[in-house]
Amino acid sequence: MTSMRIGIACYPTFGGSGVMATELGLALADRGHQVHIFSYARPSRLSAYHHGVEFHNVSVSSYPLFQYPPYDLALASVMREVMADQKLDILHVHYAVPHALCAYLAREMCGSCSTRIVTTLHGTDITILGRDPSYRDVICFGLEHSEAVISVSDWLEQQTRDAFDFKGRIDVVPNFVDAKRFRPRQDDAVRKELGGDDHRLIVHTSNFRSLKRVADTVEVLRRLPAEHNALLLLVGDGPDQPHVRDLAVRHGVADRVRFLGEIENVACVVSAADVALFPTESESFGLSALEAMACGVPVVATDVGGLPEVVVHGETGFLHPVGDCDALAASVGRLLGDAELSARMSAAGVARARENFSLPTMVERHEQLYARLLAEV
Ligand code: GMT
Repeated sequence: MTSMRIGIACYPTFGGSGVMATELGLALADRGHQVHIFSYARPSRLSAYHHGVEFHNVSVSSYPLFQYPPYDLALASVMREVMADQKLDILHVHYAVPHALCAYLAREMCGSCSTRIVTTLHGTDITILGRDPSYRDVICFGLEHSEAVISVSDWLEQQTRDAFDFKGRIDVVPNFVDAKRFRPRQDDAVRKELGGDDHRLIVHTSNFRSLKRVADTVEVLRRLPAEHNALLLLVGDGPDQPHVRDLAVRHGVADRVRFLGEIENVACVVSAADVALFPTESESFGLSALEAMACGVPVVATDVGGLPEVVVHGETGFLHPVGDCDALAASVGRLLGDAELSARMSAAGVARARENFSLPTMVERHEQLYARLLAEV
């Protein structure tokens, strides 16, 4: 395929949209495209120099009149400059707010630029902000002025249609996982360091926002029979962390909960675990669940949003209603107590991750989508 000049805008934090955007950018560069990434800080997965990738930092200056410094305007300015100088073929924004609007504004300011805008919807940009009267119309405008709209699951596509009565084309391209990094590992030293020598390990990774219901992981832990001797590993950080820590103390299980914070080598920790637990209230896809499956770790999660498109109930894990900590605990206990079941689900999860959500396949799907847009010009 001919080399393309591709801009990518995303949030730089540990959230799934930033991870997907960066991994996509790196993979596109490896396939010979020129990639320009825009954000207000270096994305967590772009820690080092990568051939073919240029990072454009967007800095927002403050001014006494600004109660809210306008990041979107600063981003649009940087996008316009790179769009014009580098003659971007594609500007692919991840998370509609404010990125889709910034891309539109940048192209309008450029005048002569024929850059095609692609917007990937990741979740709360539709399910929360898309239903908020303050943002609804402006998000809808952004989608209507994108040449392509991508949703990460069938469920999110339907949410988008319902929220905006959106009749345009939506391509569903799911999240993906790099099977070279997210794979089963037998690393006894890591497992031992995490406490796995004398405990069974339950892992949860998230940004600790309230919709992740991290407190339910503690509720599940305290419901497990003592014979499992389970230790809960909490990876990530966010607003609910102090509350979860407090809950663990109040329930007398603090010595069986380890807060690992935000870490770069998530795959290493996840693959050391026996079960991955996601009691979330809403999830458009559930990248962390996919990463756990790819590592050969059976998933116990809630039956919400796009999660059933990722985790097959009874095959690669178990899904239960939101807040049903008894059922979640029963499934975690079943997996901890039944080595044969656990091994079967582990193998099924690895196979499903590789067959349905592989990085090369999804990168090719993006390339094909970009090529389609360029052919339409
Ligand atoms: O939408 C969000 O809450 C933020 C976003 C993020 O940056 O982590 O998460 C969403 O995008 C991920 C990547 O596509 C999905 O795997 C997550 O399921 C999704 N989160 C929600 O829908 C809550």
